[in-house]
Amino acid sequence: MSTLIAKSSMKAVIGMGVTGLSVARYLVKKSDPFVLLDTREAPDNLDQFKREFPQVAIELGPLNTETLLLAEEIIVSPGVALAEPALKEAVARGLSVIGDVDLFTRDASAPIVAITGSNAKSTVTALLGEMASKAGLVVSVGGNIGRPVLDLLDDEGVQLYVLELSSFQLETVQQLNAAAATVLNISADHMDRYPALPAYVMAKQRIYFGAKSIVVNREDVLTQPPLGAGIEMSSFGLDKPDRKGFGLLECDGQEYLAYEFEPLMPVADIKVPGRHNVANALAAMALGQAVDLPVDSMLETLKTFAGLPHRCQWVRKLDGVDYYNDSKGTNIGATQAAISGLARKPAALILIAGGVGKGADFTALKGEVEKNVETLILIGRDAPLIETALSGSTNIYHAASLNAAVEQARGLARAGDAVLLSPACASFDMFAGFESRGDAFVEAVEALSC
Ligand code: UMA
Ligand code: ADP
Repeated sequence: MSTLIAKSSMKAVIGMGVTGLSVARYLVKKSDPFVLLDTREAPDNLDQFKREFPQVAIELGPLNTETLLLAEEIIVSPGVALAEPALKEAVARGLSVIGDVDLFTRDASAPIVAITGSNAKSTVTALLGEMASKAGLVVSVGGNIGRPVLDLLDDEGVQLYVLELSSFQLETVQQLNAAAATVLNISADHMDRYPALPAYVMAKQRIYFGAKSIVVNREDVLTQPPLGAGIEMSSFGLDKPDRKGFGLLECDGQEYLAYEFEPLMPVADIKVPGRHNVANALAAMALGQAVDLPVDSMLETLKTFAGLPHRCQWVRKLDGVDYYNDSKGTNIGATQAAISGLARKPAALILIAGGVGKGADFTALKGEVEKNVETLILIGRDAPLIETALSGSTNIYHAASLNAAVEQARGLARAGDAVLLSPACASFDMFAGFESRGDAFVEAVEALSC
């Protein structure tokens, strides 16, 4: 058991969520003394931490600069912004402020594939994990997708780590040294944490630091490093592939996934639906190629991978109307992709959106809504903000709850239409997270009587 003994070797762990827990367990294994801090007075997991680390000091409430300045190293959870004044001061005084990913890279002994982007991270991470498994590798998948990276170090015989990393996790990263790394796409997200888009892009691009091979999106210049010379690089995109590129080719009247000039598999054989998932399949193939996965097992995986729940997940057909749960559509870029992927003119698309807008400028959604959404039903805290931004682009209604929105959508939909929950917002005003929001939607849809 670790105790707070020697000031000079003490570490400060900030954030008592799943990351803080994994860091604390890691430090206990290393016999490193530490103190736990959380800026909230009553973090949810407080009792668990007290039980598991009874001799470790816990400080709650506003960060205490004095405690931080005594620490040898400060380990912050991703949800804690480096802009916290006490952290800024610690950095200014030369203290090392790192995250769980930095600790992980010190100990990881298998190659790492690192995946970030504004959208599609979890899908590509899970897909690549399955591709590696199918190829017979012992693969460990984690990071922002849910399992903290330090927990992966407990897995035995790992031959490949596949990590989903958020911009929050990447902010502290100095040298990830990934075998392959990608920024899948960039659209504005978390604008309540960053002063402007460039700061968010710079955080994302830290994923390339020390990478052996990088994969960029040909159609999104913000995924490409400003100084790429000398780095082994491949690309993906929904256009014709170029050198070292994965893309699409027409062949015998059919569209094929292709590498350079070589057609690999008809697009129609990909199981997971939606145009955006074709891009995701190509990205996963490029990453897999960078770590030498056999092409055949990657293609076989694409034929069986059904996608993850809450991502354009088909729920039910009722009275000829399809209901889709895209609760993971938590920013404008994701919702744009879901709308254009599911639009079915001349039938109508009824969109349920709203929640916590994270400082986004919702006028960016106007074009897509005008083009493809016949009715928009708004829920949640930032509904008035979204209504102002989208006014005039479609028919807008309000609902007091997700259940009420589903009822309203049912009343408006005709056979052939689709009802899509893709909120373009975080869920914390009404739900514990995107999963519970999606589960509530599925429940409400399943409860609709025939
Ligand atoms: N806390 C503070 N001060 C703050 C913010 C948080 O003290 O200003 C404390 C909270 O009181 C709580 C703890 O920190 O006790 C929570 O830490 P955290 O917010 O870093 O969350 P974790 O539970 O450690 O989960 C994190 C990721 N959460 C965030 O980045 C917000 C999880 O991603 C990730 O799955 C997990 O680590 C494992 O790596 C979630 C997420 O929402 C799914 N990510 C964002 C996204 O996908 O858009 C980036
Ligand atoms: P992330 O982990 O980055 O949030 P997910 O794989 O969980 O990504 O997908 C989140 C949402 O992003 C999906 O519900 C879908 O609406 C959207 N999405 C999926 N793939 C793409 C893509 N290639 N481009 C844009 N949006 C996408």
